[in-house]
Amino acid sequence: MSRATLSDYLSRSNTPASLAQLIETLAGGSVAIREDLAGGALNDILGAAGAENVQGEEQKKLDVIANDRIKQALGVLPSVRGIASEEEDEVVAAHHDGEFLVTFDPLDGSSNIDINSMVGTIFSVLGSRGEGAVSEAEFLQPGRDQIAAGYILYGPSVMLVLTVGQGVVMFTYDPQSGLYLLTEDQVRIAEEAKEFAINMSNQRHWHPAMQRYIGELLQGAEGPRGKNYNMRWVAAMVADVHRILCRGGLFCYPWDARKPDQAGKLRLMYEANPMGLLVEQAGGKIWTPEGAILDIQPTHIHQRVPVILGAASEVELCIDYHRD
Ligand code: AFP
Repeated sequence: MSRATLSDYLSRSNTPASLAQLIETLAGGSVAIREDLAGGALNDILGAAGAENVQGEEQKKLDVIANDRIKQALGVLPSVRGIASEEEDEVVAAHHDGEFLVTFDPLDGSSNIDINSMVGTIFSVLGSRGEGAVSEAEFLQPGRDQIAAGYILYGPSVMLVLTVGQGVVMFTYDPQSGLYLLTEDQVRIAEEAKEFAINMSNQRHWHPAMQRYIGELLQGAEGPRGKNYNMRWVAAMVADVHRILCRGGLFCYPWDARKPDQAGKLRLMYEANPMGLLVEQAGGKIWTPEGAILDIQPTHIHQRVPVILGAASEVELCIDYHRD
């Protein structure tokens, strides 16, 4: 059976040539990162890089390698005006005349690298509004304005999951041809949730509404929800969201009382927003207790946000508990 390639899909969906080139460039970067990952310790990619990123998190060697690969690949595209990355303190200028701004988390789930477990790359594409030197202010657009978003999941197979605003599609990397081939068209999140993903070790620090909501899921068939739920936590948002796109459920990274002034752990502009566009394009929802994540006006490229995403009805219920 002959499958559509990523290029076939981009031309079939009338994606403008410059955007198609950008997405293909990200796909090319992911193939190089896949090679780095495949060799593991043999490629000397495990362990710490010996520095911290702007958020005070220890950088792993592969965080730095993946960031450099994507930054260099995007940097040669005349359509790219600037980039913002989890691993860069400030926005990085590319081409003055470029029409796109790209935000990305080069290596999501870095704590999984050293245990040979799943990691990913997340990206978001915004339109450029500026002239002259690129500024952080240009990047501060609500998630709803994203032109395209997606992620690459480096698992037993490597997958590229993409939206250009026409639903969500999944491609699987074919090592024989070196191409991403379309393996899932029209991805939809199952309406009924049977699984949830949350770091339970933080339970005692959550808002009481979140404690009550998850507490009731844990009571299973004997509790108010009247059914048993399964729990999964990969510690890489890419892998947890991928599971939700494939078989439904809910993912939460809530506010935590230990850092009351820090709005959650996940980053708005290169984690929550791109995942949010994918989830909404697949029929799901992404909210914080304060409102829809895609409507948030960002104030900073490294801004954090509490995240509740997945099956629309389950997200609404969780938000209702917070309203109570
Ligand atoms: P990195 O992007 O720094 O690798 O962090 C991964 C992440 O932001 C997200 O992908 C996971 O869902 C979450 O952190 C895992 O957090 P815990 O350490 O609480 O499991």
